[in-house]
Amino acid sequence: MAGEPQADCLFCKIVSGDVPATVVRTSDTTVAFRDINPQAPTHVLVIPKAHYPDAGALAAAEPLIAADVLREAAAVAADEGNADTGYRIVFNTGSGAGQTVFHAHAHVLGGRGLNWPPG
Ligand code: DGP
Repeated sequence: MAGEPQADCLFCKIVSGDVPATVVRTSDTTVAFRDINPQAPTHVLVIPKAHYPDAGALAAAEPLIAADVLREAAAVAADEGNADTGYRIVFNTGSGAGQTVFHAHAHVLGGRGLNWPPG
């Protein structure tokens, strides 16, 4: 069923606690934890607890939870001291765009200058 945990999903296992992660924030619908391979001083992933393969699928099925992900991403940036200096929220979508974990997630990047366009 849509949104249900998937046995083979790494981020569902982080939600359940079966895989450890450095969690920095939680809400009723989301978990935020530090990326294992940080690309900036702040590199936190915000995920919905429900399983959807990417951000577009999440927004189509659960728009309120998609908004929760964005709100929590902004809160992480504020917690990390990035609200005034600037930060980036990224949703890699599809393997051609670098998505490697097919459970929707926002990357929150900050704490250094960020170039545009991204690579
Ligand atoms: P993406 O490439 O957009 O699908 O991002 C997936 C991110 O997940 C990538 O930046 C590395 C991170 N990641 C992969 N495995 C783990 C893990 O076991 N723990 C944590 N904390 N992050 C992980």
